Amino acid sequence: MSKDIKKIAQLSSDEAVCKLLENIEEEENTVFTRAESLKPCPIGSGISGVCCKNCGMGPCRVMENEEGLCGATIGTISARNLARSIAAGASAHSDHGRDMAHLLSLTAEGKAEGLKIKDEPKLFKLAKTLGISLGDKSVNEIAKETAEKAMSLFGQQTGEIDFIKLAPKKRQEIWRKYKVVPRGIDREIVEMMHRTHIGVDQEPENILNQALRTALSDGWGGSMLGTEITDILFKTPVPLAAKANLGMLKTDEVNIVIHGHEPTLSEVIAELADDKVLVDYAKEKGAKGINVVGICCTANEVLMRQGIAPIGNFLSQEMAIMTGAVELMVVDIQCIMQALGQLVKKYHTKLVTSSPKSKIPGAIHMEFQEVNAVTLAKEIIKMAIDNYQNRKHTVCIPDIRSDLVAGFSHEYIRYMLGGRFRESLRPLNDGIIDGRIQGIVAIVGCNNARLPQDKYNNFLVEEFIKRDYLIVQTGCGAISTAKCGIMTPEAMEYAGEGLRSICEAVGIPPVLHLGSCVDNSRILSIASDIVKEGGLGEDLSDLPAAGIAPEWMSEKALSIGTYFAASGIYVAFGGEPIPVESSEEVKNIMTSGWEQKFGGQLEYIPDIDELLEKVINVIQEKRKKLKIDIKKERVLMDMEARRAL
Ligand code: SF4
Ligand code: MSK
Repeated sequence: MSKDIKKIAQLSSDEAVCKLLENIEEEENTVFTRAESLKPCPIGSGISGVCCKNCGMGPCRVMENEEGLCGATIGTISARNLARSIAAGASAHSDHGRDMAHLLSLTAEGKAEGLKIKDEPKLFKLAKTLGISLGDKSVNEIAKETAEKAMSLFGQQTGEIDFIKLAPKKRQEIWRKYKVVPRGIDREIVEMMHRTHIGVDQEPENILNQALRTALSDGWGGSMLGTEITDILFKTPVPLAAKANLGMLKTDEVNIVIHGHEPTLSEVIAELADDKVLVDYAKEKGAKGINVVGICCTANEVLMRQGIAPIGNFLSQEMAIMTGAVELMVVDIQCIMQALGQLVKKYHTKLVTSSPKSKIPGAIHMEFQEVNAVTLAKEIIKMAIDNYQNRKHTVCIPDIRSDLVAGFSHEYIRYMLGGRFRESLRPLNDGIIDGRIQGIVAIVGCNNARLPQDKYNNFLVEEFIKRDYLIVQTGCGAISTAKCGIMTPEAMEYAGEGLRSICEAVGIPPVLHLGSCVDNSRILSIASDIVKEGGLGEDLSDLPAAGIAPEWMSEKALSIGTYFAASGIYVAFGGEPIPVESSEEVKNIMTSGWEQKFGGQLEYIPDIDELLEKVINVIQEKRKKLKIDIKKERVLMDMEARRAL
């Protein structure tokens, strides 16, 4: 069958995905073909008018100067639609954080099979942040108390969630002044849903204030807890080398793909891949070994700690199965396409759902409970091994893979810059002040089937590093950069002279992989520490930094973008519009309105060149305000000068 190679090349910038689509025998029904036949609704997406279905008198399709049956305006409906998406995104991250707290509690009681606390210093630090005294308590007692306090933050009704106090003082005051400090994590999400019910909050600015508070309860609440506790249980990441892309599947081994967002079961599966009994069993069945690889953020979690290969991001999940080489894909929560359930019917791949929260028609459900991680992981691996001999398609693994370095936790960045005994961010701040680093740009978020996979992400990464901007990444954006080979120290050759000099001195890539979607909270921690280090203003809004979600698609991305904006950071969304495009009123609130109150904003810029230029301008404006816009000559100090300093 002859394939339209040019058309395939427009679907993805990932060479492996294109190769696979060119080479597979049968044309499959994939997200790419569905994107061609099913176009987005311009009203539902908020480009030309808005759609409200918040009550049984609707859905109301409301265009400019029109109103819904209840009188709701285009501004109110836009704000409500965005706010509900933010609540959904925040709930996803936070529910993940809650599960991690529950797991910590069971681990402390010795009830979580195969798990123990791996990072005690981080546990002690979190305990102190949450106001727990260490005294002469045992590690498990501290862990139990910490877990209980963490879980109580979800149901807390009044006061302030503890992590707020990790932000610079000035930022905390701004949040208090505008009454957006989260009282409790669940509380803000529930109130957001209540306020967007018919006949409650109808003033766009007021609705969006609660949206900010809800998003903050994610970034400085649920997500931060998720990251901290995952580090405590599975260790805080340190840099490690790995490889990315579909070429990491193996023709002659049992391939198991982990996919979704939760780390627990996947960490255990990855650890057991070397288990002698299981490897011998795989050999008995004719395979040379067991190969565990990942997709989306479960991959990022296990990459950060065990160096597992991320073989793809969101749009690659069907591709993995279409290689014909995947014996089993185990999925947990979030970003898992329902289409996988149909696709596996044509292949030998077994699709396993492991979370009680997520079942998929066509999948085998093998439920993970904290008490059965090792037993279940062994069962799943055995099922994959037994399936090795059932391969029925010609295996088609694109021979494409690239090197990467990941594992940049907030703690490691401090250590790598300052050394073991005086860890500090000073060299980073100095690099920004003297202009070798022009600013820090977080490029995060998803793939979106309406855009060529990875294209905007990779374009921005390349453009920013050559202009001396340090890039930090999480989620599918990070996997995208890893796949295109720019996540290695050698990639400093693509960086500008200033950034290159820092990368050379410290031995880091110009793009730092910080982890999964919940790990965007690491960016908040680093940014707060940069402010505390001194020389770059008093607040997060003073920093020459910005956030971009160039290929966003999930509601979690909207929550992330909003908590960055509420934290004082300029945020640009690219690709597909955010659901407020037809309301000038709402767009103004989210740009000039939020800028005035919070020093940050969130806007959608469809043109990628314009987006690049805007972000550069915003960062350069910040440099001007800090009076560091004029490049200073580097002064090499002798010993005497250093002593004086
Ligand atoms: Fe229509 Fe108002 Fe009901 Fe929305 S809440 S569906 S605008 S009547
Ligand atoms: S997985 S939320 S597609 S980044 Fe975290 Fe990727 Fe976006 Fe899901």
